[in-house]
Amino acid sequence: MYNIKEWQHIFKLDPAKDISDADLESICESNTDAIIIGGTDNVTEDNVIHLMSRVRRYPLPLVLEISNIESVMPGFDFYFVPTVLNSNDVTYHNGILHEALKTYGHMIDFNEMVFEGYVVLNSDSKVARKTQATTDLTIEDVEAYAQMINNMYKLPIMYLEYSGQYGDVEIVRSAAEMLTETQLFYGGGIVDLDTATEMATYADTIIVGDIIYQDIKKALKTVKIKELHK
Ligand code: 1GP
Repeated sequence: MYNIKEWQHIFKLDPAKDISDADLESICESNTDAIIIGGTDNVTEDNVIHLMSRVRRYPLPLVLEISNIESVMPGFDFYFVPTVLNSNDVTYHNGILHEALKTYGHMIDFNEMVFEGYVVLNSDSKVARKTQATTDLTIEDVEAYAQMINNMYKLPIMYLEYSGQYGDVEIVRSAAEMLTETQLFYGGGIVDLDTATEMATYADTIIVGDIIYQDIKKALKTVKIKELHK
């Protein structure tokens, strides 16, 4: 079976955005470690199933990052469940999860479920607005979240989410230094090999999203970090 701990690079595809067959093929054959399907707005059962069936033609791990209950379906290798620790709305801590378990708890294979401790840091992102996250965080704040995730909640993943913005390297480094067990995911504003390389120095796994839709060639170059960080 797949070992998430070994993943260094992930492409995140937004089911609400269009991607050509040629671009999808180059993403899936790029030597990335996995594909996540996930987004914030307009994630529906229809667009998730459509994208899932297109990606499934390729032999690489496929993850659904759950954003709402309506678009959850069988057929993925893993289900990543975000809990947004700096959200001011309990819905995004465990409210959606609680609802989901009430309805589907009896049929879930918990070996496929992976809990992600999210810290959302770009105030100008959709995810920050939707989750009403307090994004104005100091290094000490982020270190405390890292400790909470690693030592107290003992979550497998901490996700520093700068979605749409390149993050603060010092914040990423500080979080990385606190983590002894938890795997550090970094996502946001990775647009080329340089930005990918810098964040991959500290994060265990980098997530590349938007540039896929802006400049596919640049997106594909980010996978080269795997050659640098063997
Ligand atoms: C979004 O962290 C990912 O959830 C990737 O961010 O779209 O800015 O690459 P970008």
